[in-house]
Formats: sequence, C-alpha cells, structure tokens
Amino acid sequence: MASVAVCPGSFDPVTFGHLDIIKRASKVFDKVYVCVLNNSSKKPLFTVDERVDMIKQVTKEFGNVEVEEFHGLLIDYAHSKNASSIVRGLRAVSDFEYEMQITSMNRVLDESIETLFMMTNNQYSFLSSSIVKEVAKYNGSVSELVPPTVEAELKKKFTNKD
Ligand code: COD
Repeated sequence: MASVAVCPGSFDPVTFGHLDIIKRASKVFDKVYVCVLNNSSKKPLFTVDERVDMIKQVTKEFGNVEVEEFHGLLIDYAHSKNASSIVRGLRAVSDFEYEMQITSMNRVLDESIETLFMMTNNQYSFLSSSIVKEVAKYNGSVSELVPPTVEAELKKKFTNKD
C-alpha cells in the first residue's frame, strides 16, 4: 500500500523553509498532500487561492506532491486522503509547545494518524512567513528566503497596498 502524508500549514506565503520540509517528505513518502488550512490565530495576507497557486508553482518539479486547500479540521482532511502521517517542521524550542498542543489534540481526534517532525535545515532555522512579510513590506530583499515567484507576488501585494 502506498505511504501517504499530509504537510499542513497556512503557508502565508510559502518559504524556502516550508519547501525544504515538503521536499524531504516527498522523498520519504510515496505521496504527499500539501494542504493550506486556516490557522484561527493568524490573519493572512494572501487569499487561500493565492497561497495554493504559489505552492503549486514552486512544487511542480516534485512528481508525488499535490497541493489542495481544506476548510475544516486537519485530521478530517488527513483521514479523507488515507494518510498515515502528518509531517511538520520544527525550527527551535519555541515551536515545541505549540506543536505539542496541536499534535496532542489531533491524537485525541484520531489516534491512528501519527504526527512526525522534521528538524529544519540550519540554514532556515530563523525563517518564517511573518519575517518574510515584514522584510518585504519595507522593501527589503527576500530573494534568499522565498522562490522568485513568491517574491514577485509579495511585491505586487505591498505595491497595491500603498
Ligand atoms: N523550517 C522548517 N519548517 C518550517 C519553517 C522553517 N523555516 N517555517 C515553517 N515551518 C513548518 C512549520 O513548523 C509547520 O510544520 C509548517 O512548516 C507550516 O508552517 P505554517 O506557519 O505555514 O503553518 P501553521 O503552523 O500556521 O499551520 C497550522 C495549521 C493550519 C496546520 C493548524 O492551525 C490547523 O491544523 N488548522 C486547521 C484546524 C485544525 O485542525 N486545528 C487543529 C486542532 S486544534
């Protein structure tokens, strides 16, 4: 049976840190679904469609990765895809408490789906979508942090806002 994993996130927008985790998951699993979900504690800059489009563009080289959106619980999405695992990235100790909380909650909802963690590549340990947006907002270069297509979308967003 094919091994299936879900890489969930808000991806607002997708960064090289996210891509690193997606790429590594795609080497471990037969099929990886990258899913854009709502994180109720975040107010996104990009619409769900924009985020999905950007991820599709930057993951098209990976033959076993599919990108979707889902409005609901992550665990319900994972179940609908027959996924055995949810893959999350860990950057620093500060990520741990939050990840522990959602992993435990997801396990209560469905204990058959495991959450697996991949340590960030050191190169990206400081990197988050929030930092990228902050730098792009004030016209700083984000070319080391996101793919060119995402950089262009950030420019458009902030140019249209001012
Ligand atoms: N290096 C490595 N990994 C990274 C990096 C980096 N530089 N940056 C981010 N990551 C990892 C994150 O650790 C995470 O694993 C993934 O990439 C996505 O990150 P974000 O920030 O885009 O996504 P989040 O944390 O906002 O995603 C939260 C969800 C949307 C998955 C969550 O809120 C959710 O499941 N929502 C649906 C409702 C639900 O089911 N809630 C859970 C039950 S309480």
